[in-house]
Amino acid sequence: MNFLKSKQMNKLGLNLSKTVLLSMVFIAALGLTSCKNDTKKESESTEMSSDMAANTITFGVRGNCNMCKKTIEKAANSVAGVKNANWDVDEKKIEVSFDGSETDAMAIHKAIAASGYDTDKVASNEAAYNDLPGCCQYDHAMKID
Ligand SMILES: [Cu+2]
Repeated sequence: MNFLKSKQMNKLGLNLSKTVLLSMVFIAALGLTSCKNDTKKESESTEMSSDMAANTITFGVRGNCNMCKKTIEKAANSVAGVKNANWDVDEKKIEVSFDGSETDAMAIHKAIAASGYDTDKVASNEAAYNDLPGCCQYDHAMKID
């Protein structure tokens, strides 16, 4: 009885393990595909939401050196809602990211102008310009666009 049963069970077990193996392969393949899709979807939605929250603008700002860079970026960063500011000393351009619900481009132009630097929209405050170190007193005719 034991002998018969075990033979039957072997056959059954073999069929069963084949089925199990097949379904495991199938599930694994399914899992792999769905994981890939999930990861892609997740990163896409993250990128999209950060794009919607932040505005990035680029505009010309006159200046000479790395000391100017510090002053210009400090002025831009002092505006509430500004996340990041980077002025390029060679290009004379600043890239500013900010939260559009907290501030706007004009407020950033004005803050930079108040610190003594011309932007392509707002002329600098004269007193602030005169207070700049001599090496930073850039040429007002400097081309920035
Ligand atoms: Cu300077």
